[in-house]
Amino acid sequence: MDSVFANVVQAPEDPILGVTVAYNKDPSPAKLNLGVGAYRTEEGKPIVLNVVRKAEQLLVNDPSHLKEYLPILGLADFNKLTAKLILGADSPAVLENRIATAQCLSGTGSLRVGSEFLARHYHQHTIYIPQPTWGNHPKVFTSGGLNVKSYRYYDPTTRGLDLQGLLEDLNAADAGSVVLFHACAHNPTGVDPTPEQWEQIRQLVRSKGLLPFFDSAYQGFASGSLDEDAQSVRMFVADGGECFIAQSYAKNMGLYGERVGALSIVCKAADVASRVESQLKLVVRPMYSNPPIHGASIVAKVLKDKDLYDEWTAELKGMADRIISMRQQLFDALTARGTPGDWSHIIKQIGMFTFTGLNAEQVSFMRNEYHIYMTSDGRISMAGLSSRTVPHLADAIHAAVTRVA
Ligand code: KET
Repeated sequence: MDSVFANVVQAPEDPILGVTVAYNKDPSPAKLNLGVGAYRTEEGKPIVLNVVRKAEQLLVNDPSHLKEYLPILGLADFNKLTAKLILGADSPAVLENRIATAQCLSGTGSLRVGSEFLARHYHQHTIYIPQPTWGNHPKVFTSGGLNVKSYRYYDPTTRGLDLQGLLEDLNAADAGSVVLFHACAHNPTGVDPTPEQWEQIRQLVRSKGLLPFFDSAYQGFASGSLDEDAQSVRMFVADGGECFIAQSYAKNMGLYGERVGALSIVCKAADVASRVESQLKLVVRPMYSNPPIHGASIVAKVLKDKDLYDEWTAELKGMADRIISMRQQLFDALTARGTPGDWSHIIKQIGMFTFTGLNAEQVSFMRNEYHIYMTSDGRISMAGLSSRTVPHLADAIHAAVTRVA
């Protein structure tokens, strides 16, 4: 008998996570996965931070640490500390209790819960996302009940920010529209506005009554400093206006698979925040009831304890610095090979990724001939590279640009 699902068609692999699927099938010992944004050591291995191992040990040895259900919005300590981490402990919004925070399933889950809340409670259902952006953004927001439009962000000719295009598009946006910003380390371009440009953007957003939604997936990863990477968000909170923030501990604490992050909604008054919080529970309860306990407990331990916190920031800076040194090494290797083109964007871009400018044919050439895996838009994860693999990548890029149009 035919299956009742006989008409289900085969879905394509995810453009980012599917790269890992293809990589895993490749038997070549020379293969290199520069697709997904996941940190690797100089030895090319995934890493669990020492500070995370320590915090986990403390949890294991603590008989009061249980496996009970968390409240619908998660671990209260975690939520408070997480809002402070992004906004600063002295933020007026923190001191005045104007923030509704929900512990969510990492950055993605936070974006999705934020989207569902907006679809229920906000009058304007259009969200503007940068062009280009993280490939999952349009899917998350569409699934979350919003209409997705885009604003100009990146200029391929200068490999920099298209500030004029950005300001024009946001100026023309429907009143009250939601606007998604990458808090730092824009994915995939590695191009962030300068503080002066952020200020121009902020003034336009506020004067047009747009609602900013920050995706902060890389706090600490761009510059090595948690505070510096939070500056954009803090500018928008300092003016007393409202905003949404989705945070992830996947990258900066290496807790990828623990799925720990948070949605914070900064409101103008404490009573509004408290009603918003009550409605967030109604979004979460029918979706996954309440979030997982382990990852949030690790984060809360690290954020609460001065020694652990200091150890974390040192390890985080170590990861950020290694990525920055990979940029220099790759740039030097291409320069040494005389590879045609200007590659200075490799050292100018910020964060986990380099947006190389390689086209889809060159990307597939590198996969077929050199077993190097990256997303088809030419993005490479610098965090997946090491001193040992830089020459192989540089050879592949050199061959791709000289042999494939
Ligand atoms: N926002 C951005 C901008 C982002 O790059 C990612 C992940 C996320 C949110 C979600 O991360 P989470 O694990 O839900 O906290 N980006 C990498 C992994 C992925 O695509 O899932 C990537 O771009 O490779």
